[in-house]
Amino acid sequence: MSNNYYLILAGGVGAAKFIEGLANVVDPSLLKIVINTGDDIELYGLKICPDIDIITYTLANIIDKQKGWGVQDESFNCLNALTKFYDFKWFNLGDKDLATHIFRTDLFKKGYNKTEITSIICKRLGIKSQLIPMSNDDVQTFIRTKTETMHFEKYYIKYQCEPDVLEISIHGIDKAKPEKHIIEYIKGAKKIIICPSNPIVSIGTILGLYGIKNALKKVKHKVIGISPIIEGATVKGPADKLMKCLGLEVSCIGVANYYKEILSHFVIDNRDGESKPEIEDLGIHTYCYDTLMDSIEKKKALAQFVINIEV
Ligand code: FO1
Repeated sequence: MSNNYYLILAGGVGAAKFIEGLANVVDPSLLKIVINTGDDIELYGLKICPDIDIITYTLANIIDKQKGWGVQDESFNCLNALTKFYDFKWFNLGDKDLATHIFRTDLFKKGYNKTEITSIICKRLGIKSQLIPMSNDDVQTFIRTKTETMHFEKYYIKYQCEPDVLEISIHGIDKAKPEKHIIEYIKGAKKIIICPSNPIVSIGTILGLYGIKNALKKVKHKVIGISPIIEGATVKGPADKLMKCLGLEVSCIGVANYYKEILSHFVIDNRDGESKPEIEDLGIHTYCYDTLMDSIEKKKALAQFVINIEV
């Protein structure tokens, strides 16, 4: 295997925006994308992999760009019909999106694993990059708030990440093995890029798999991270609440501290420029750039900036 590929560690919406830029500035077939599966959930008897789906739909160019998840031009007829049989409806599964989950669940029943299923779906949708679920074992993130312990998706969607988080538990992480190629891909990659994803429940979950952190430590000279925190706040999602729960400073400095053992290059937003010296004191080369990816031009510009960093 040639080693001119980029290995990307990714979560959902933030990662997808960056990857959309990346796929426009490098050959998409050079991207190997390891995706968090801690958000995976079974609902209505269907296997749903939200982060894999977001990246898949983005690279297939069928994502609903407004929402950042789901398929564009969706209808919700099936979900509405399901309310006759189920008493919950907080997970908005569109009719086209449901086709993916039906196909995935069917393949699971036929004995395929998540890696194989993801690859089949990507081929059918014409995706050239390699999407790699972080593990083929079951891992699920749970959130404890004052009133309830619940699946991360319920916290994220039904409760809109509003309640304070008292505890995060990643069920199954101790027994789960990383997908069998990941360690080899870490060694061989030209560069490894940590997307501006939730450091705790997206990237942190991948890092929690046995062997991943150690493998990254050995090649930290070629690992580049991008801060998902701008001016002390997340662009989307509960990263700030989760970092607070773990006693981390909610800032790009907090993220750098969290990643300091595994990377040596870090991109922070221009607006956080005053934090650069403190992050460099951690031994991390720090770069300031516009990291708010609110247009395709800005996604491409950030991706090109990261690709140009010499490791
Ligand atoms: N995100 C939402 O904010 N609301 C939804 O109703 C929702 C439905 C949904 C359905 C399928 C899917 O693959 C993703 C979906 N997402 C939804 C996005 C997703 O749950 C989150 O963005 C991630 O889990 C966070 O990384």
